[in-house]
Amino acid sequence: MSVEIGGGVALQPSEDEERRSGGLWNRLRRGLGRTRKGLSGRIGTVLGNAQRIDEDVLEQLEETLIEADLGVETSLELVERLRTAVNSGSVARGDEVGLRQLLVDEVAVLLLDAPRAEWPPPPRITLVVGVNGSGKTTSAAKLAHASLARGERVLFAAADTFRAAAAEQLQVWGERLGVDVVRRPSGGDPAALVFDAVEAARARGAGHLIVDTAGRLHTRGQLMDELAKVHRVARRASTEAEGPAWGVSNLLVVDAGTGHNALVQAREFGAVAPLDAVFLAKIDGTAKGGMAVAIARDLRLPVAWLGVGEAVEDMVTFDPRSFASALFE
Ligand SMILES: Nc1nc2c(ncn2[C@@H]2O[C@H](COP(=O)(O)OP(=O)(O)OP(=O)(O)O)[C@@H](O)[C@H]2O)c(=O)[nH]1
Ligand SMILES: [Mg+2]
Repeated sequence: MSVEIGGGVALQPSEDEERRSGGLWNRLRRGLGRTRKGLSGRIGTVLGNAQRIDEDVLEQLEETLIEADLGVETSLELVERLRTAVNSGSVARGDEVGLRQLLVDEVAVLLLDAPRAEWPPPPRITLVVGVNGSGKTTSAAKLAHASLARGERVLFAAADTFRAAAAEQLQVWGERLGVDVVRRPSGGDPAALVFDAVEAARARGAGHLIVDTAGRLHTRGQLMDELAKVHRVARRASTEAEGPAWGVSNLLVVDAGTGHNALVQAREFGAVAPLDAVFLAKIDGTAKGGMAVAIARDLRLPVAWLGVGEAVEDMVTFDPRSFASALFE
C-alpha cells in the first residue's frame, strides 16, 4: 500500500513502527472511522430498506456521497457508473455487496486517474502552507518523523515570524524529534529566514528542510504576497549556491473537516505559488473524509498524505485503492 513518490521516495513510517502501530491499514481504517460510519451506515440503510436497486435508491446514494463531501460532480459521475452497471445487469438489482464493491472499485478508478504526488528525492525543501490552524506545524513534524525514519537528516525552519509561540511549538517538536530549528526573533522577514535556513541546511548536509509557514487566510492579499516571496526566495536559494539544486515543493495542509471551502483555499494558495500536493489533516476528526476525492478529482491536485491523529506516527501515505476500500468497507 505504499506509494512511490518521485525518484522512488516514499515517505513512510519505518517497518518497526508499522508493527507497533498495527500497520498502515489499521491506521487508515481508524482515521476514516467517522467517514466510513456515516457513508457505509447510510448506504447500508438505503440498500437495506430497498427491495431492489432502482432509480430512487440510486438518487439516495447520490445524496449520501455528496454529504460525505466527495464532490457533487464526482458523486454524480459515480452514481452514473452504478446506474450503467445495474441497467446492464452486471450488478443484480438485489446485490448489495456487489454494489458496494463496485463503489469501491469506481472510487479507486477515479482516484487513480487523478495526478499522483511527485516528491523530489533529497535534498529537498518542503514549504508547508495553509490557513490558520489547519494542522501545518503538526504535519511538518509528521513529515520530519517519516524522513528521519528513512535515515535523512532533517532541519526545520520556523518561518512563522509573527508569533513567538509558533516558533516555540516547532521547537518543542524539534526537541522531541532531535531536529534543529532555524528561527529568528519575532517580527523578522520570513523570506530572509528561509534564505538563511537553506544555507544552514546545505552547510549541515541535510536531506530535507521543512519550512513551517504562518497560517494565513487565503483572502488576505498582503500575506499571500509574502508567501509568494518566501517561495521565490526558497527557489532561488536552492539553486544559487554551490552543490546540487534542491527540489522545492509546496505542500498545502488542509483540515479535512473544512468542507467545500477547502477547494477555495487550494485554488487561492495555488494561485500564489503552484501547489505540488495536499496534506489532508485531521481526517480522523470528521465524517467528511470524502474531501480527499474532491481534491484529487475536482482540483486535480495530488493528495499525498492523510493526518489521522495528533501524534507524529499518525500519518498515512495516500493510496487510492486502500483509501477507497477504507471508505466503504
Ligand atoms: N485529530 C487530529 N488533530 C490534528 C491533526 N493534525 C493537527 N491536529 C491538531 O490540530 C491543532 C492545530 O494544529 P497545528 O499543527 O498547530 O496547526 P497550524 O496550521 O500549524 O496552526 P497555525 O500555525 O496557528 O496556523 C492541534 O491541536 C493539533 O494537535 C490530525 O491529523 N488529527
Ligand atoms: Mg503552526
